[in-house]
Amino acid sequence: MSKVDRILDKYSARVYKNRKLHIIEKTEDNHEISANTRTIPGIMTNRGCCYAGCKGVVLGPIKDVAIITHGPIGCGFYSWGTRRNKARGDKHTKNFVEYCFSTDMQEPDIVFGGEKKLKQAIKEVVEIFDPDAIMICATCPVGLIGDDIHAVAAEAEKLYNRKVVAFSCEGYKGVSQSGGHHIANNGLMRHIIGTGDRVPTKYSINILGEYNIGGDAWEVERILKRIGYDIVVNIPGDSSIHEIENAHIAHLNLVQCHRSINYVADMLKDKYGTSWLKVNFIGVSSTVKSLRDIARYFNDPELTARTEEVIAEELAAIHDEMEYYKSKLKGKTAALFVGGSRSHHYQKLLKDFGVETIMAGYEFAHRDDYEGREVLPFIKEDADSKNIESLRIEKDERRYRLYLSEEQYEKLRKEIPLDYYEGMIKDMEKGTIIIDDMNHFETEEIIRILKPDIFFSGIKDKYVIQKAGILSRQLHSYDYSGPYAGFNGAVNFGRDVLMGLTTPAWGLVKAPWKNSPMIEGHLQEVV
Ligand code: CFM
Ligand code: HCA
Repeated sequence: MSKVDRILDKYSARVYKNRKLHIIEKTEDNHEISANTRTIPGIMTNRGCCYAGCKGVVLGPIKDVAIITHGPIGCGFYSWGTRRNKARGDKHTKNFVEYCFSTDMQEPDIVFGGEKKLKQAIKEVVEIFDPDAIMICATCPVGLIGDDIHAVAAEAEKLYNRKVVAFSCEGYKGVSQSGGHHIANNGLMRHIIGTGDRVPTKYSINILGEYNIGGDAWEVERILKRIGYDIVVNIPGDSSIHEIENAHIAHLNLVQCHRSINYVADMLKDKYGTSWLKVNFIGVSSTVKSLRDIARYFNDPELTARTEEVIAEELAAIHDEMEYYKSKLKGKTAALFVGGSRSHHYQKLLKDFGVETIMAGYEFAHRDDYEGREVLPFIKEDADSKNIESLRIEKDERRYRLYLSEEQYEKLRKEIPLDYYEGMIKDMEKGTIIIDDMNHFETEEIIRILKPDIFFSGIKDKYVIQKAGILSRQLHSYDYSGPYAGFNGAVNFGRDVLMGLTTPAWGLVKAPWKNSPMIEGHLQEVV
């Protein structure tokens, strides 16, 4: 039986038929996988909701905006401080990242409407915190009872003379948090980006889709600034609303997490002509490649020389530690299951240490994140994806400008991933397993069948994995460690993984196959 059939073996015919489309073994160069579809009811998915993707993920890290969760308190509480997106305020920029603002809807508000309570919450936020901007994020009941949060926002904007933007990101929209990313991207583009008046400098860039979990963005910014780039804004990690207003002026957008921010990247291209480059600052070799790709775009001998100088210095500084961790980790195997981009990025970092990936999957990625953007025209829309608005973007005739000539652009596109993402699968070895929207049952089957040395995942399955005797490191929260990005982050990661593998705690727990035979079957007598 193939590995995939062994994972699917215990399912009923109907569940088997569905899940078989989401689990593949890589055998050829390209593979089709089913993704971004509804989870089978009753199955324990790791996915989150639309509100989590909008408020929790994309908007949450913007530090000087007060984001009011309009809904029952549980939703606000869920998105309060759990995601480890770090931010620093200073005397010019407020920092509300550690706060949780909510209207705390109760039954009477559901029955009689919650707009009054929302208006009161905005008033209190203005009086107590005086933020430069306010965002309102709706949770499920708000959409069900029909509160007009956009009208409330428009009225408050006039009344308090500051930006107030509402997001209809009710949890039930779409099939996962992915719909919430799209709604947040639309709101940023429609109301915020393009309203600033900063002037670009020689090497102005944006980073898109870096969330500063455990301080990742700070490490990426440290390296880029050493080279001499002017970072207009990193959306959204540790960003301020006024930086985001100027995102349209950059000469190039660097896209770290394609899944969550590709909409803004595409819209900036359509409206202002700015190209985006797929980068990956997770892993030493990936970071080096990304830095070289950026330098190729600007094509300036001085910048290229400085890039090489910084790379050489950074590599020399981490060389001994990287070699030490590599000597200890080489030959281990890993399974990765994260949201919509890290399962690809972290395979590169693991490779730097000689760790082989045998299984990787995503909670809510779309087919382009797995197979590459060339499949975009072939993705079929369904009722759930049609539910999320796609903005129609018009060219901004006044501010539209191309940094490269058409000829330069076409030539460079063949060499670096300009406005293109190749997806995860092409980068994986033959014989590896790819799973979309993996559930808890399948997690246990992967442990039983593939026996990875390390299982990188999140809080929902961490302890199931560890109780099975396998190290689990959280690739969402970094288990309260980090940064893991860039050069210094790679060393932190090597240290943490080795620490996890060698902890004496493993003496107290045994993997199931260490207690029972590894081969099951019947002995046949040969006569
Ligand atoms: Fe992008 Fe993210 Fe991810 Fe994501 Fe997330 Fe996250 Fe993630 Mo958790 S934006 S897709 S919705 S890289 S919160 S910072 S770790 S699932 S793989
Ligand atoms: C979310 C946030 C999350 C959850 C992490 C986890 C994060 O999906 O709403 O399941 O461990 O990174 O904090 O992805």
